[in-house]
Amino acid sequence: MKGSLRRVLLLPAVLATASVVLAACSSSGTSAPAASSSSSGSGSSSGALKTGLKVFVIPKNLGNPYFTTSDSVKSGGALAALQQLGETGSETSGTAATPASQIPAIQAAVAKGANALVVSATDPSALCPTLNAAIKKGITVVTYDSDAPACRTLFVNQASTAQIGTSEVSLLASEIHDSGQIAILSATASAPNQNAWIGFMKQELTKYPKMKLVTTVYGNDDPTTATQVAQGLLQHYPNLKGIISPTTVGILAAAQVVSASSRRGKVLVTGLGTPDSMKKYVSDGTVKAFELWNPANLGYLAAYAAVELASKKITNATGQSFTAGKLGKFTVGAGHTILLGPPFVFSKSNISQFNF
Ligand code: RAM
Repeated sequence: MKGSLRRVLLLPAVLATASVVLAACSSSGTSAPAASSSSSGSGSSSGALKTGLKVFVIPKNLGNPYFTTSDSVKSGGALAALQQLGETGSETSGTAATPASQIPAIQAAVAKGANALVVSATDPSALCPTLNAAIKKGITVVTYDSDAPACRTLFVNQASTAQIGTSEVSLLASEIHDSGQIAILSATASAPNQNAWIGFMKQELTKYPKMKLVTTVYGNDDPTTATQVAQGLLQHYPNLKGIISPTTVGILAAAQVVSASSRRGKVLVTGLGTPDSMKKYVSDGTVKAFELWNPANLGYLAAYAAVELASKKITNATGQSFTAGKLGKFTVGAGHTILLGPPFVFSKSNISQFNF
């Protein structure tokens, strides 16, 4: 990646104005702030963070390349931050993006003496008995990517939920001239992030009376299922003009299916994808533009926030701030949330410059 672009990725707010088209070892046993912590907050972190904390990074599922990027040492994600801070970080989850698959991994992490959990929630409520029991034990629970607001200390949000939802619709609208049948190919039906974005998509669609959402289908963040439902969309909707897939697994499956069909260029695909997985489909005209944030930065920031909280350097109160290493300063906002930055928009003109 070019030096200037690297800087841009480290400073998402800069990119927003510049190029967004649309607008396991033992620890010393620490106790963390409870979810209800609300000390008034203009404090900021200073001094040393605790080291040797056991921090478990628990994505929705293992084997999803998006989470490999957000979490791994190699990409500079969550485990890289934990390594830099001298913590004991490990990634664990189930293989399916479901609560039934994820909950045992959370329980196992607690049983192993976790000081902090960094979780992308597969469901807004099903994880709560397990996560709230962890918080009661003094374990810091940070959600990232996908939130469970009733059972975490802090949520690290990748980008404004409203902005993601509305911009997905306006991107597709501009490509299909505000008119025609469209479908949404989501991840799982319980995924909090996908459902929140879809809510804003539906709201935004009211501004486009000639665009008709014909169905929402679920690929479960599983390549095989996502491919099958994408094929079903083409079969059942001969007049389909566009597919929005707010999941990296779904958009890839949709792009592959459309690209290999006679409908390439007639059904336009957009959504949230990784630049590397979309290059081929941008080049062949299946995808004109799509969005994402830097997943590695998201994981890095979430891990940093978890360590700040578990070290009691900050609380989750509005106004608390800390410096997340290479990413700079972040401040806790309303709803015990930290925002990484606006999403990037990728298209033919810039995609070759990104490698993730
Ligand atoms: C998938 C997951 C994840 C989402 C990304 C965009 O990999 O569903 O939660 O944020 O796509």
